[in-house]
Amino acid sequence: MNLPLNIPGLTRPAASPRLINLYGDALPSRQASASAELARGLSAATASIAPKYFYNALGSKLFEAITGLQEYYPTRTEAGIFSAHLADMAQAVADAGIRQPCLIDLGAGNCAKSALLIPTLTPRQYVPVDISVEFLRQAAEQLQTAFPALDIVGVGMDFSAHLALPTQVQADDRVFFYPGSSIGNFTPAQALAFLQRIARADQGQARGLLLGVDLVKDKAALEAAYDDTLGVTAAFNKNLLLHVNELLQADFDVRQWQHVALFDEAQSRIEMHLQALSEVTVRWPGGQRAFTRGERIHTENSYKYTLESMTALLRQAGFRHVEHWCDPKHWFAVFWAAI
Ligand code: AVI
Repeated sequence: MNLPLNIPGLTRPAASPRLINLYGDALPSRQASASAELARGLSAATASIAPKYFYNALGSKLFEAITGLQEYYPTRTEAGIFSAHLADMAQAVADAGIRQPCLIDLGAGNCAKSALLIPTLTPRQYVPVDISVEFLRQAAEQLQTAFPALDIVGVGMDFSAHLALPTQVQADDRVFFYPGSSIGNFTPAQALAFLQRIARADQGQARGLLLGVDLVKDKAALEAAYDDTLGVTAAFNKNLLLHVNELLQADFDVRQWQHVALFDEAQSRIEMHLQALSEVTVRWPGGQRAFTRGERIHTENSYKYTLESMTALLRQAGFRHVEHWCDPKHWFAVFWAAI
């Protein structure tokens, strides 16, 4: 069948999807700073490895497997909230005076979560942002096939450090989308600074934000979500050592390390660690670290909020209108915050 080329909704905007890579340059200096950061973390009194190093090719696959685990409730609970309340969310966006938003998807990955929102939110422009522009390229092409009339501008950048978007991104009616409770992997101080950057007129220029937040709950349910019976989260945690071996040319032997996940109620956070099963010395060019039996490397925090604590944080960041939707058990919340 031949389709006329100008059917509204079927015409692809000129040169869409566009892809802008703000992260691809300066690879050698990034590698050098990664090595320096890893060596510093491993040499500190309490050793640590930053959680961003979880996500090499295998780590990303293991994380995807985690999201399908029975114990890991956040992904499916958040999806349930979106499907139950999508129309209310669209109404909240409209009530803020935003008609056809520019939807900016932070950490978009395969764009699957946004694909569910787009038919209801009807954005004028969709901006998936991720550290890997190569990954975005394929996802943006697929999304363009599903939504031919949508203007798509993919941006490769490290949005945790700065949020000034390129000029190709529409400046008005920006709605940021940050699902999955990734906000929990920042400390509360970092989370506040990040939310402020989204709101600032010289950075994100947001009119609003849709934010997925994992809530405080029973300790056993939390710890099971981060220490599943199949051992997928343990593999995700230990894979970090393989990635460090690659980046730092270190000689970690994963068999000497055990996965530990504990909920610290005072700090309202799940902590993940790797614990030495025996005395072990790890070496890398220019350095080494001796670990005693039972000594730990801190690998991740995942902060859990209450409805009140996240509302207060969003207000402190400059959002004046804050509302939320929850699942029936109040395990997870999606917040709408408007400037
Ligand atoms: C990506 N982030 C929101 C996950 C979390 O729940 O904090 C990472 C994760 N770590 C272990 N399991 C999942």
